[in-house]
Amino acid sequence: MFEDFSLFPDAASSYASRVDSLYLFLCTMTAVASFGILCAVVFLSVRYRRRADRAAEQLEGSLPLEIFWSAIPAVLFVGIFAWAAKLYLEMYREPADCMEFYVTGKQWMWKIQHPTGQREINTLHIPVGRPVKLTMISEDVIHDFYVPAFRIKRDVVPGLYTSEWFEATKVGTYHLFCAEYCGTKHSEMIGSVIVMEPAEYEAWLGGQPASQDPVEAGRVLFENLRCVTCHDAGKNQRGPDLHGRFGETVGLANGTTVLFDEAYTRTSILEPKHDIAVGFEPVMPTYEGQVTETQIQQLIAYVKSLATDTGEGQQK
Ligand code: HEC
Ligand SMILES: [Cu+2]
Repeated sequence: MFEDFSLFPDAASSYASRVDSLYLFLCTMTAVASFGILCAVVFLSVRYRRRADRAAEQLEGSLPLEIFWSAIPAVLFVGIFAWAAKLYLEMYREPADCMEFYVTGKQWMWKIQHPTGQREINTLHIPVGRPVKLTMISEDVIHDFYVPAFRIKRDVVPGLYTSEWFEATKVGTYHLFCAEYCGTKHSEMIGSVIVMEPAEYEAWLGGQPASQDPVEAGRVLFENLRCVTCHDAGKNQRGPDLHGRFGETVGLANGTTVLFDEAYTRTSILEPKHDIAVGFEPVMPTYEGQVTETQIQQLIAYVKSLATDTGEGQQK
């Protein structure tokens, strides 16, 4: 819509043009209303300027007029709310078939891991026309992952996973910014998102140094950190079986329930005493300070992979 108009960045994601329409509507409405008020000010101040032969006359109000100027703004504002809420929900609910990338913000760089394990720093290569979900966390202070061309911008917070999704619609290279002041080199915390044809993306992935896929890395950690000694899915284990669990609801000892998701897994690893699974003793040690954010992501990827794995015949 605005390709040749440099005030706007490229519109390169599936909802970019709808964000722009909403923005444009708001701007137009504001401009029209302001212009109307300006005209009224000029007209009324000329027409009713002070004159010797005319005194001010008090008006007692008019019901039709009151209804008119209450109803029109009400309809407009509720309409804008509904429009924006619909778009907002769409931007917050990722489709089920997203490719999942992990993003770690750190003073002052973006560390990115592909679903297949490849890693990159300050660049993100993605295929065009595929929904992409970024699961993000910070190693230090608050950052913010901002790609204007996709109209996405979300805080990246220490100790908390946030996510955003988008579907790139145009091949090209787009700016990536950190949009939360995060220290001296905040302005250098920039990068690019490179959108490629799916075949090119596959070729690019193939050309990257073979890195461990996150599930495999997580499995190795699961053994090295001795998680396996308690979570081995065998009989008489001190910890719960983690197979087929991710995405399910967990009953807690305090009578509440919680969704077994990324955040729950992370809390279980760092603050095991926080949420005790019902029927188990709080014997799990904390791994706070022993694992990096990347390693936690790998452990999560592994625990997640167990969701579709019944554990039959799995003896390590
Ligand atoms: C000493 C035994 C022990 C070790 C070692 C251990 N855990 Fe646990 N884990 C437990 C117990 C017991 C629970 C259930 C009580 C609780 O929620 O704290 C648990 C709970 C969990 C949960 C929540 C599961 C649920 O059903 O709610 C996850 C996820 C988890 N552990 C992952 C890990 C990972 C990853 C490691 C290694 C980094 C690990 N555990 C190491 C004993 C252990
Ligand atoms: Cu930053």
